[in-house]
Amino acid sequence: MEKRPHLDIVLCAPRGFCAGVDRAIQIVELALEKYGAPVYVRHAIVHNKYVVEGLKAKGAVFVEELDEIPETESPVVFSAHGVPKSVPADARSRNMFFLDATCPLVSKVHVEAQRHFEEGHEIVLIGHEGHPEVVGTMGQLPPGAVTLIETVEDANRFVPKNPDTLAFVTQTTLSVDDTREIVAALKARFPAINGPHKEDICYATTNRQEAIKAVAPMVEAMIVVGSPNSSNSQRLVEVALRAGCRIATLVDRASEIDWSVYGDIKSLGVSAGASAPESLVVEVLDAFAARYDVKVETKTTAEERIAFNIPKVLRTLETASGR
Ligand code: 0CM
Ligand code: SF4
Repeated sequence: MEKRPHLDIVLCAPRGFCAGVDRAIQIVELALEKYGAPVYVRHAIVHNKYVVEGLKAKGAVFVEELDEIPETESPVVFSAHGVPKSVPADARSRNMFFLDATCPLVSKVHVEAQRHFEEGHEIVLIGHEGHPEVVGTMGQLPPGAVTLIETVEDANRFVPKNPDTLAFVTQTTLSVDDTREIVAALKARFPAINGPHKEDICYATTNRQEAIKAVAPMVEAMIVVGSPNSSNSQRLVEVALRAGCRIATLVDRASEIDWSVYGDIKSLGVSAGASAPESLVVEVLDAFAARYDVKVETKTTAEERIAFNIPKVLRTLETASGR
């Protein structure tokens, strides 16, 4: 048998599931257990194809908007990314039984935006247009109350109604480095701007970017496990490239790996976005182990011990109260 080439694999830690994703998936799974199929889910519960397919197989039905759901007693779950205020309002008016899987760290940003608004601030949201979290955060306030800024150029062009009453909030899954620059541009122009200490990027996004930064300069290529619609996973690929790694690719799972890219590399870094299950990381490691003589070590840059409570109604399997 031909001798397999040696490959040093460095696994980034932390990687993969965060507390908000874990909670959101549990909400759908527990709702299926407690109430039976179907459980409707508004938007991909988290941005991972494999997770969505797995839940579909168990009886979850995914929709983009509530009006796609027939009149039903079945639960309706809102995705981890959060929803505009109009969504729970609409669900209530249609007498739907809904469970909100919005990550508590996204809800925190909603509360911040609301507070700024009540204090009379004009609000800037740093984020990516069209992303469901951005749609949800903007939708906490009346139309026109929040201006979206995506880049330093946007920050430099922005004309506020009153520069003295500004405040900013951010999407939770942005690039830490890009966001720092955008915040700096805003602060340079509007020194009185209100906002969080740094930004609203969550611990999971920050830690996964830090881990990639530590590993990317040590390896010839990086693989990030995650789906293309996952903002935080896409950011990990960018961070790897910027940290000096020549090859960095996002793959949903092992079957997507383009082997022609790796050839005779001697070292590889592996990470996973916050919505990517560890089983898919293992699948990728196994695929490399089938082609290379691999040695795997883990580079740990932070410990994570955060867990979020699931809604009370799902903590018991009793349905005595009807729901
Ligand atoms: O926001 P993003 O596109 O990264 O979502 P995701 O489902 O991949 O990751 C978890 C979250 C949130 C909010
Ligand atoms: Fe919450 Fe951050 Fe995970 Fe998004 S990536 S679900 S904000 S912990």
